[in-house]
Amino acid sequence: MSLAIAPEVAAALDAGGPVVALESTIVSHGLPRPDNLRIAREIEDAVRAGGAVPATIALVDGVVRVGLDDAALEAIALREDVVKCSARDLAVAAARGGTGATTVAATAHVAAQAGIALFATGGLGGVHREARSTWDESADLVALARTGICIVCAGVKSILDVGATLERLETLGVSVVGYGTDRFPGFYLADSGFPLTWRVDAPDEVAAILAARVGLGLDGGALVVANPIAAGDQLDPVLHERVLSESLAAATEQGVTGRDVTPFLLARFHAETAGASLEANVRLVLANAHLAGRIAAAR
Ligand code: PSU
Ligand code: MN
Repeated sequence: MSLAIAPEVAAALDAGGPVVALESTIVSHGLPRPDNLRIAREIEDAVRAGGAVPATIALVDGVVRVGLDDAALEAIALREDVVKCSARDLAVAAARGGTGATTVAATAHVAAQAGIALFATGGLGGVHREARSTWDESADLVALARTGICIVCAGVKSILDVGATLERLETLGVSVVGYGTDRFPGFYLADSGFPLTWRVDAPDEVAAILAARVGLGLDGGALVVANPIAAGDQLDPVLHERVLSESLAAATEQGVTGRDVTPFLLARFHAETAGASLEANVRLVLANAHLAGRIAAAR
């Protein structure tokens, strides 16, 4: 089965031009309908404003598509039968002609297959707070260990155990640099409370790291560019802490497990903060898409 690469994306890749991959799970499972469709288009526009061609990735009626036209984007945003696909789900869903939204793990894999070097998302998956008993660790982490791509994100989702996730990224050999910060960002919050070893302050610094990785044969895994949400856009930390503990308790009480955990917690956050977390989520994704576009253009 081959990838269906949209004409504009194929032309840019053939010319060695800047392209940024975008995931689709954030559209189908991370943001509420019907606003998600408009926001998906705004994310693509942010990549363009940064100077690159957006390539949103998804499985549509059995075809893995790299770059979605209006009808495909609408299908992913609005259809009821869209399955959340991590890397392990993709071939199964594709073989049976299904429609699925790709997570960070699945999107990174497909993007690398297509020859795309940059990828923007909101927050990575990681180690969940109850992982000691549930073993819930996102497949995003091992996917980043084996996929050569540069991913711009606002850290990992703050619903996670951030310290444990950083330890796993270290073990897995995933490079992490802060963009304009020495602190690991906290998704809805600018600072997760954890320090970073490396900092960059401009797109061409990231481009230089990407070139050095190739020369050293260290381009088989991911480079994470951790871009904090703007201070003025972040969620009130007190509200964040309260909603988080309530939501984690609700997930346990309602027996939410597996791939449903992250969408459940994000949806609860959006409801319990009266849209404030949604606003923050959208702003940080737009900022990441824009920065990824700039980095792609600087390569
Ligand atoms: N970032 C967001 N919203 C999201 C996600 C990331 O701002 O909905 C999605 C990504 O697709 C990520 C997934 O890969 O959540 C992680 O899910 P899990 O914890 O089940 O691996
Ligand atoms: Mn999980």
